[in-house]
This record gives sequence, C-alpha cells and structure tokens, in this order.
Amino acid sequence: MADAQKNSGRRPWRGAVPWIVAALVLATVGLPSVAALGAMPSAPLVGHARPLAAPVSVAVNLTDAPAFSPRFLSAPAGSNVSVLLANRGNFTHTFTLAATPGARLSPSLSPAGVFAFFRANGTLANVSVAPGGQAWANFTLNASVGLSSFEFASIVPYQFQAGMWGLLNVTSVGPGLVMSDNTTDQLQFVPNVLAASPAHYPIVIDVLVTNQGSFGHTFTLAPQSNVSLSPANFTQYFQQHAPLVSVTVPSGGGSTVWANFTLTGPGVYQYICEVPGHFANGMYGLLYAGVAVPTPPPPPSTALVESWVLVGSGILLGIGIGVAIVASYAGRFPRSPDSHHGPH
Ligand SMILES: [Cu+2]
Repeated sequence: MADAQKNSGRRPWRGAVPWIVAALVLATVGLPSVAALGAMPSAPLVGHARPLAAPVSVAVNLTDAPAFSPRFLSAPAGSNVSVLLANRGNFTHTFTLAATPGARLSPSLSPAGVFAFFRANGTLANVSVAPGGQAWANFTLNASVGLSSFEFASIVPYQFQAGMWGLLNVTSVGPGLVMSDNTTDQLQFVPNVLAASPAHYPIVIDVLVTNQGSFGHTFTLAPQSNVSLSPANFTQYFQQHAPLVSVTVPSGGGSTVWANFTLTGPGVYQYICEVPGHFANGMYGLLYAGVAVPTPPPPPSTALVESWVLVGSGILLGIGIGVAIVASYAGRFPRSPDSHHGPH
C-alpha cells in the first residue's frame, strides 16, 4: 500500500516532462543558432581573389669563376620569387636583375656600360653579397609580363665581362590574383563586392567578367582608392583620371572578358558600368584590396527569429512548470478507486 501511494504520488509529474524537455531542447538548440545568426552578417556575395602562381624559392651560388650557379632560373609570371644567394668565393658579387623583360646586356659593355644598362632598364633586385655571405633577393614577376626572360649579372667591375650573368626565364603566363564577376540584365554586378588580400604591391589582378544576360556592359575601375563616384560625376572623373582598366563586356549570354590591372596599394576601389543609365541603376561594385569587407548589421528577420525562440521556449517552460505544479498538487490527494476512468 505504501508503494502504491508513492507511485501514484510520482506518476502525475510525468505529464510535465515532455513540456520541460521541449522547452530545454528549443532553448539549447535554438538559442546558440540564433546567437550565431545574430553575430553573423547578412553576408554580402563577395568574390574573393585567389592566387594562381605559387611562390618560387631558388638557391644560387655566386662563385669566383666568376659565375652564377645555376645560370638559368625559371619562375611563372605573377609569382613572388625568393632567391637565396650564397657567395662561395673570396670576392664580393652582386645579383642585379633587370626589370625590363627581354633586355639583354651586350657582351662588349664596359663596367660603366653595365651600370648604364641597369640604370636605363631598372632592377627587380640588386643585392650585394660579401665573400662567404648569404643574402635573399626577393621580387615579384608581374603577372602580365608574358613569356620572356630577365637578365641578371654581377655589376662588380669586369665580373659580367668575365661571364658572370644569367637569365631568369618566365615559364608560364599567369595573373597574380584572379577573381570573377558577372553582369546581369538587371543592370547589376554579381557579386558587387570583390575582396583581395594581396601579400604585396604592386599586384596584378585579373578579373574574369562573364555576361549572364544579353546586354553589353563595361567593367571600368577607378584608378584611385576611396573615391566615391556618382552617375553625375563619373564621366568627368574618368576624363581626368584614366581608369585602371576599362573593358567592354560583350552582349550575349556567356560572353566573357578579362579585366586585367595592377594595384599599387591597398584601398577600396570602385568599379562601374559606363553604359548610359546602368550606373544610375546601381550597376557598380567595390573592390576591397587589403581592406576588410565591412560587415552589415544583422537583418531584422534575425531579431524576429530570436524573439520567437525566446518566447517559444518560455511558453513551453511555463506550460511544463504549470503542469508540474498542478500535477504535484493533484498528487497529494488520495484518489477515488475509479478516478483513473475519468470524470463522470
Ligand atoms: Cu552595364
């Protein structure tokens, strides 16, 4: 009889269990995801740049022959090249690399002529290495350099004349960073946010623009960062500041064009479509180079979801507690033997 009393006193609680469990489940499952939603921006569609050419690292010995060993180096266009220079001799040598592709030193040049050559053609690297020492020559091969070769030499007098020269051959053509964008007949760029995080400047960026609609467009990029163009002023602006790139996106679905340009520094660069009326319709985008894409505030719908989850779990918890109170209150009273058949 005591056991039966205990059981009947505990059993009424069971009615509350599903409600409390439901409330807990909603709270534990719903709230974290709502919290995540709240923290997460309504992510704009962002096109991200990706590197194409992997960094290249090579080692070159500088000897008293005098010579570079190896004499011929290779790297793809659009790559960062690091050359570890080790001077194995007893004389100072330099690794002086011409910046002009295809420019070749004439074997008959005097020491002064060698200096003049590098002054005229510029240098991608000019590193002097003491006897027994090591040094790095770091430089970037422009992505749009094309298949070519860059000559390097030691500019210590008479070392070039004695044979201390070599060639860096560009083995493949490729952009530094590539990304893609699309144009639509709704007169929009999709995405209208491009993000690039170049490891260095200048950086060549090649954007493949694909026409998803039938109208023709242009991809025209402002040469200055943080300039806010308007449909009223862009024509005058571009007359005074030549676009970094301006290409025509041919009409017809699926047609593509590459917009290739070189950025000299980080910033937010605006690009627009110059076809009359398109920019006014909102056909522009922003390229964030080395600058974080701003995160917009969470949309109102997130707040709605959040409040409903809170209210919902509160209601369920309230029902559960109510059922538990009623059940425990009812459980204190002895029942008539036929009470479980329901009220008459
Ligand atoms: Cu357009």
